[in-house]
Amino acid sequence: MGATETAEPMVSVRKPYRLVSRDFHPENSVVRVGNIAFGENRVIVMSGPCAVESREQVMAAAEFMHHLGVPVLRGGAYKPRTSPYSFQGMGVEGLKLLAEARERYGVLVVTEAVDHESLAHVAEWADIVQIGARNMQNFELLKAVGQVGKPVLLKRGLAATIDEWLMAAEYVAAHGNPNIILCERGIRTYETKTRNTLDISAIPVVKQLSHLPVVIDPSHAAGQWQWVAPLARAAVAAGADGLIIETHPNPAEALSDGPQSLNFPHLEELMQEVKRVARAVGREI
Ligand SMILES: [Mn+2]
Repeated sequence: MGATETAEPMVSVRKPYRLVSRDFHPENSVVRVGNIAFGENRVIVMSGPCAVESREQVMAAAEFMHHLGVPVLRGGAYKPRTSPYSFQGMGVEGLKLLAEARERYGVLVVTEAVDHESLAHVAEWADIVQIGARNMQNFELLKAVGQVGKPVLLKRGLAATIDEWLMAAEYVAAHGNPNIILCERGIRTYETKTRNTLDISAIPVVKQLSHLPVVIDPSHAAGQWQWVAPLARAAVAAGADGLIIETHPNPAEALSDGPQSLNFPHLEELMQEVKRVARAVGREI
């Protein structure tokens, strides 16, 4: 037992990951994308629809994000849906709409890749490549993500332990991509009222174990739009480096995740609330 291990019992357990461990990189990592940075004082908000559905929908969302000062637009062009009969996404056409929105409104774009083929397209058109909860342990995909020159938003699997999540990040780092943003999006527990259970404790735990920035997705955790703002406030209070929130111009008509999507006035309200919380904990949004 070294002196450090005695002083910090939580990190005394031998960890299977190295590159993403704070033991080997004591300072916080900062992941830079365009003119923003994850892991500095500013809490980065990403918002937009679950799925890209049409030009009108994407442009309306992008215009509103620009108006609110939300720097990153989200929107899925490839949708890993629980049912094979649900809307599967617009594919490359959706990516082109996101890129068009970026040009028009100056927002950065985060969107999900679901396999090797979509990864090549997403890496070409988006600013941040998202790996979704269902692909967190798709190790071949993680290796490929290690070789793309774009930052990755790595969601926690819905039944993954923190160590398994950090091992997934280690795959990406070990294959050459150190620009990893971790995203807690709720885990499956016995509770059924919420879609998942948001693991707020993941924020301080991961920040102790790893130097990587951590963002919170309260939308997929809650499953209901009314619970998104309180969870977002809690996340900022607990030290999250960012939020990713589903917002739709008309949630009632959303092709995916409408019940958990905020409308524009609700997002505006949430932004005011989280700004107050950020100030209270010495951060900005
Ligand atoms: Mn969604």
